[in-house]
Amino acid sequence: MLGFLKKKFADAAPDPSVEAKSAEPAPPARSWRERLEAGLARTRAQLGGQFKSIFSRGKVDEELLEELESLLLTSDVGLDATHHLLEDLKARARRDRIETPDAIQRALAGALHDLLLPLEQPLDVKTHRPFIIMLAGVNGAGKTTSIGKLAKHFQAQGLSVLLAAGDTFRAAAREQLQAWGERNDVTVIAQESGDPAAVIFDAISAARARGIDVVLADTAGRLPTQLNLMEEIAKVRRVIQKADPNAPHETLLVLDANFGQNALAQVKAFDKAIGVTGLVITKLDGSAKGGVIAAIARQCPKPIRYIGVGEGIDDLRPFMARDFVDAIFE
Ligand SMILES: Nc1nc2c(ncn2[C@@H]2O[C@H](COP(=O)(O)OP(=O)(O)OP(=O)(O)O)[C@@H](O)[C@H]2O)c(=O)[nH]1
Ligand SMILES: [Mg+2]
Repeated sequence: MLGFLKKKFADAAPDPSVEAKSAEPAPPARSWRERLEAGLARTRAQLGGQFKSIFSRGKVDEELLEELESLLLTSDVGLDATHHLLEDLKARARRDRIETPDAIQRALAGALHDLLLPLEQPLDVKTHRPFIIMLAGVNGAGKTTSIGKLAKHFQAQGLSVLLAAGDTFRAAAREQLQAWGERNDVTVIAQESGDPAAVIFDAISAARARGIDVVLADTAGRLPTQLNLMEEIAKVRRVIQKADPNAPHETLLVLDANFGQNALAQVKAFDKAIGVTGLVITKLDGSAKGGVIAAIARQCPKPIRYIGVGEGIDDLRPFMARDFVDAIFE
C-alpha cells in the first residue's frame, strides 16, 4: 500500500527542476493541438481503422448503421448518444446525398461536433476576486494533478493563485499538493488539523488578505456510495459559502475518462451533493473510452471546462469541441 502511494506520489509530482517555473509563456496553440492528437492517439487507433472500414461501404445503409452502432456502444458513447448520433447521420445522409466514405466521416464528425458544442463553455475566473474553485471526485481521478496544471494555466494569464490542501484524509496528499505549489511558485495553505472545511476557510481568508485572484481547493477522493464522505463534502461546500455567499464560484467534478459509463453515475451523485458546475475530464491520453463525453452530453450535460491528456504540467487545456472531434477523426 505504502509502495503504491509512494509511486503515485512520484508519478504525480516529478522532479520540479525538470520543468521551468511559471515564467515561461504558454506553448503555442499548435503544440497543444499536436499534444491533443498524440493524447487521443489511442482512441483514434482504436476507432479510426474501424470507422474507415465501416465507412468504406460508401453509403449510409442499414448494415452501416448497425456496424456503427456496435462500434459506438463499445466506445462508451452509450445507448442514448449512439442513437442520437445515428439519427443525425441518417438525416444528414438524406439531406446531403452522401456517397463517399469521406463524406460519411465528415457527416459523423459533424454530428458529434454538434452534440459536444453545448459543453464547450470556457471558465471565466475574472467574475469574482478571489475566484474560488473547489475540486471533487473519486479517488485517483486526477484532482490534485489538475490543480497543479490549472495553477500554471491561470498564472500564464497573469492571475495570482493560491492552493488549499483540503485533502486531509489520504497520506501524502498534502505533500503532493505542496510539490505542485513549489513547481508553480504559489502558496499552499495547509494545516495539521484533519478538517478540510477549516483548511479551505483559512485559505479563502488568506487569499482575501493577499489580494489573490484564484483559489484552487483540493479535496479527498470519495465514492458516491460513501454517504458519510459525500455528506462531508457537502459540508465543506457550506463552509465555503459562509466565507463568501457566492462561493464556490466553480465546483469542478474531475472524471477519469477510463471510468466509461460509470462517469454518468458520478456526475449525478456529486451534482446532488455539491451542485457540480463544470467537469474536468482527465487521462484522455490513456483511454479508448473518450466516447463517454458524448454520453455526458446527452444524459447529464455539464460544461466540460478542461481536459487532461497527460501527466505533465502543460497537459491540460480548455475543452474545444472542434479540436476534440478533429483529433479523433484526423
Ligand atoms: N495519463 C494521465 N495521467 C493523469 C492525468 N491526470 C492525472 N493523472 C495521473 O493520475 C494519477 C492520480 O492523480 P491525482 O492527481 O493524484 O488524483 P487525485 O484525484 O488527486 O487522487 P486522490 O487524491 O487519491 O483521490 C497520477 O499518477 C497522475 O499523474 C492525465 O490527464 N493523463
Ligand atoms: Mg488528490
